[in-house]
Order: sequence, then structure tokens, then C-alpha cells
Amino acid sequence: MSNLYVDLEAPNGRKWSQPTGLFINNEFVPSSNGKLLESIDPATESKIAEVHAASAEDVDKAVQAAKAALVHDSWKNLPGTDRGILMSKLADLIEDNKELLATIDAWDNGKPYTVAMTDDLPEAIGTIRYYSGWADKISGQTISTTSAKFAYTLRQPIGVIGQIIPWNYPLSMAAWKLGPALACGNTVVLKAAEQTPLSILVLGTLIKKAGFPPGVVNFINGYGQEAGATLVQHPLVDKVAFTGSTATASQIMKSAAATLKNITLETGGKSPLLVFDDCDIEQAIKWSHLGIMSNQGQICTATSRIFVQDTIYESFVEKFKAQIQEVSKVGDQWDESTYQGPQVTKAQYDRILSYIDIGVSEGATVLTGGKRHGDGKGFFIQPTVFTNVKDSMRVFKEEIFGPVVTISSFESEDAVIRRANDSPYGLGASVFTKDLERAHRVAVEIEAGMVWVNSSQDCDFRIPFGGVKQSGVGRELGEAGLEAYTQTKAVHINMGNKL
Ligand code: TXE
Repeated sequence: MSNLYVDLEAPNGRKWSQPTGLFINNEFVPSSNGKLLESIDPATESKIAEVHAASAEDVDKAVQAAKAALVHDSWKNLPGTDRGILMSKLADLIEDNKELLATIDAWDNGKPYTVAMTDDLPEAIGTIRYYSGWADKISGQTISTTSAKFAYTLRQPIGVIGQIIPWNYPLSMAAWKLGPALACGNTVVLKAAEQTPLSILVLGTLIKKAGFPPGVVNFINGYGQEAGATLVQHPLVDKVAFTGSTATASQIMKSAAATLKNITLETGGKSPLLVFDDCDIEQAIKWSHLGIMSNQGQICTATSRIFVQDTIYESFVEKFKAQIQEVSKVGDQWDESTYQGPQVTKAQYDRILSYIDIGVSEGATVLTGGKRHGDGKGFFIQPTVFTNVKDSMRVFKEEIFGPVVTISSFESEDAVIRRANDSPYGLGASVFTKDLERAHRVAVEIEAGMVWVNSSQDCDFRIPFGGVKQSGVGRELGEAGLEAYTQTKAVHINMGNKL
């Protein structure tokens, strides 16, 4: 069993014993076929550790554990208040270990350590804590019909939930999925992304320490086509909650259809950001830069298509370039002055560089960036801005998922809304204006699940998150997130009519 833990020391000097097994029934176990997957530091391209990769047989074991836990007295009959207490303990434990967890996500994913500490960890802790408060506040209704009859509704857990998360925010994605599922009394098998397997296993140790009964939460690492697909197809899985690419979401929807599984999908985007000439330009620059360049541009809601009113286009472009030069310092995860770390993997890095080549060959102008950053190791890319972009170009239409943005100009509100909406995606949208009426008008007309007025990327566990069109199905976070994890049962009561 010795290969179920490995001693690690991160470049920031933090040391810990890293679990490497599959977390099933509150224990770390090896994969049945001995298959492993590698975690790589994207800044140095060197191996951090190897962890066990789940086979179909392992996925089945995890699902069986979750199924048994679902009906076990220790979970099924645990009052909501006590579920909330367990979740609150988990949030406290994550908080107690936040430096360790931020270190792991920074090392594994490449995001700056300071960002993991100030964004990812508070979001993960806050989300679990927020949903711990909901655990004893989920109730049905009483509905009167006639004097002799009435009905009440029960909001019951959906059952065993298969959750599949991506690599861009490993811990907060796990928290978004676990929080509402557990608050509602479900049990979970969560598959982490193969690119970022480590923090989720440490979270397993905290699940056990918090006192969750065995089988309530199971974590499996593994590849999408094998572990992910098996989880989606498993007949005992009642719901699949997924965050990742639109292409994979479409496959998941197809295979979930075989057993009519409930699904929630959060997928890709090409979110527009509209800058009107009456806006506060300094604010527009600050947020439009953050909206695409933070998290290495690996944000599903990245505002990657900037539209600027023609009257201020030239000055916006100049200021945006200056903002990149001033703020977007590219470097490794551990340097406190780093704004942008390496891209998560070689595959993502290659994909982004190939999109930059596509943009150039389509005739767009590279205003700044356009190449890899540095000449040593690591998946570093210069923040890149395209101007002279046509709406028909692939760099304008397709999700690049990196620090690459297009800036186009527009003349009228109607025309820019039409162009912004001319996309298969509909995740986020930003509008910069001081005209209150226009802000509300655009918020209504834009096809998106979330609209930011004079801002970009606001995200809060109290507020619903999700997309329209090919950006997703259903909502996460906030009270809306609970809808996704309960089913309503109607109980009809007859108190008078004996016939
Ligand atoms: O995504 P995948 P990838 C977008 C972004 C990125 C592209 C590819 O554009 O460049 O997707 O990234 C699991 N059945 N986003 O390849 O494949 C997989 O193991 C079940 C946007 O990483 O969607 C991982 O856990 N599961 C996004 C998860 O799905 C499967 C974040 C995501 O992987 C599976 C990430 C299958 N057949 C990428 N195939 C966002 N919305 O934030 C893969 N998986």
C-alpha cells in the first residue's frame, strides 16, 4: 500500500504526504488495473507525482459505495441540520489547510499561488459554507385544493450524482458541485480532471476528517473517455453534473439519454464585452483586461470578444495595450509579481498557439503578443490582442481558452447586440455605459446566462451561474443550485371523500 502516498515538497518549500489512490468509502485504494496518470508542473514540464487512474471496474466500485451510502441510516436519516454541521466542518478544514491546497493547485495547474490563495480557496470555502446553511432549509410546500383534499410536496435528493470537473479551478469547481449535492442529501462520485488530480485527493482526507459517513463522497481520478464515460453510463448514477467543453457535454448528453439521467452542464463560451463611448474608460480597461487575461485566459466566462464604440476605439486599443504591459506580468506560479502563469498543459498551449497562427493567416493584426513567452521550459504564452478582426474569423468565433482577445469596433447599439448574439454560445456578457436605461436594455437583449454591468467575471456563490444556448443546461450556485439537486414529490391527501 506504500504507493498510495508520496512525500512531496513544492517549490515554495511546503511539504506534505500526498495521497495517490482512489478515494472510495473514505479510504484510498489502488486502481484495479494498476494504471496511473501523471501530474505535471506546467512551469517546468517536470513530473510532480503519479496517481491512480480509475478503470471501469473502479468507477463501478465508487458508484456502488455511493449507492449504499445513499440508503444507509447514517446519511439517509441524518437531519439536515447535522448534514449542515458536517459541511461546515469541511469548510473549516479546507480553511485550516488553505495554504497547502493553494500550493497544490498552483503547482498542478500553473495558476499564481497568490491567486489560488485570494480567489480559488475563498471561493471553495465560501461555497461549502454557504450550502451548509441551506442543508436544513430545503422544504416543500402545502397546497390546498378542495375542502376535503390537499397536497404537500417533498423535496428529496436525486440520488447518486456523478460529477465531472475540469482543470481550470480544481478546488472551487469541486466545491460548486459538492456543496449543493450534499446539502440536499445526495451522495457523490466526483471525477477530477486528469490534468489536475492532486488537490481533490487531499480534499478526500478532509472529507473523512470532517466525519462524513463512508461512501457519501467518493473521488476518482481518471481519463475522460474511460472513467468519465463509464460514470455517465452507469445505470445507478441518477444525475450527471459536468463542467468542461461543449463537445464533451454533447457526448455526455447523448449517453445520459440512455437511462434518462438528469443533467446539469456548464460548458464553453465566447462572451462579448460591449464598451459604449459614455462609459468610465478606466473601469472598462481594468475589467476588460481582467475578463480575458486572468487565470491565464482559462475561464469559461472569459470576455474574449471586446466590442468598442467607434468613437473611442483607437484610444481604447492603446489603453488596453498599455494595461497589458503594466499588469500582465508573465512568470512562474511562485513569484508574487506574476499575473499570468503557464497554461495548464502542452495540449492547451499548442492549441492556443495554433489559434494565434490561424488569426494571423486569416488576416487579423497582432497588436501585441502572438508568441510563446520566454525561451526556456514551460507552457508560457504572451498575452495576445488581435485587431482588424472580421466577425467571420475563427479567432472571433471559437473558444480559444487562453490569453487571447479580439477587439472590434461598432457603430450602434442594435448592431452590436446583433453581432454579440451571433454565436452558438451564451455564457456571460459585459456592458460598459453610464446610461442606466441602456444598461438594462442590453441586459435584457443579450443572449447570456449572466450579464455584468460595468464589470466582468463577478461570480458569487449566492448568485446563479450558468449559460444559455450551447453554453450549458441548468444553473449552479445560489438557491437555483439547489433545484438541480432535489426532486419534488407530490403527496395527495384525501380527508373527506370516502367513495
Ligand atoms: O475538456 P473536456 P478539455 C474547454 C476549453 C478547452 C477545451 C478542451 O475550450 O480548450 O474545453 O479542454 C472529462 N465522458 N473547456 O479537453 O474534455 C475530462 O476527463 C465523460 C471549458 O480539458 O471537456 C475532464 O474531467 N467525461 C471548460 C472534463 O471532462 C469526459 C473547462 C473536462 O474535459 C469525457 C475546461 C467523456 N467522454 C475546458 N471526455 C469550462 N467550461 O470552464 C472528457 N471528460
